[in-house]
Amino acid sequence: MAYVYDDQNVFAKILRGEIPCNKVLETEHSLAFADITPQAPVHLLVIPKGPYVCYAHFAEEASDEEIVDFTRTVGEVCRDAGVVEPGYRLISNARQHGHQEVPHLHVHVLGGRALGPMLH
Ligand code: D5M
Repeated sequence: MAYVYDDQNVFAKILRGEIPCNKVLETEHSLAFADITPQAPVHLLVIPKGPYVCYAHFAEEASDEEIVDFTRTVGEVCRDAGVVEPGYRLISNARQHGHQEVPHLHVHVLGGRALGPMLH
């Protein structure tokens, strides 16, 4: 599939340093920062630095190094945020049916309270 990446999206601007973020972790290929509209006591976003629209795009085109870095960064963010116990939720909304608002792959890390059943 041909993915079209819009480099004017808000996370691309954060990555270029054009707008600020509350950074919690940065690696060679990934960045984690606080969500601006938190839905839980812990609500962080983890993004790859590369121009990937969604998870499927990332899995198809990113290098193994980027994928390992991103995967480990998500885990480290969970550990650092102290949510591994009693638990957390990872969500990655994708495209129209996934209600993705920002078209740059991101994983929401939610925790700090009992989150209840998943989808509506
Ligand atoms: O949700 C995108 C998420 O990105 C949503 O929870 C708000 C968050 N957001 C939007 N702009 C910013 C900035 N500037 N900083 C931090 N967080 C932000 P989704 O529906 O998954 O695409």
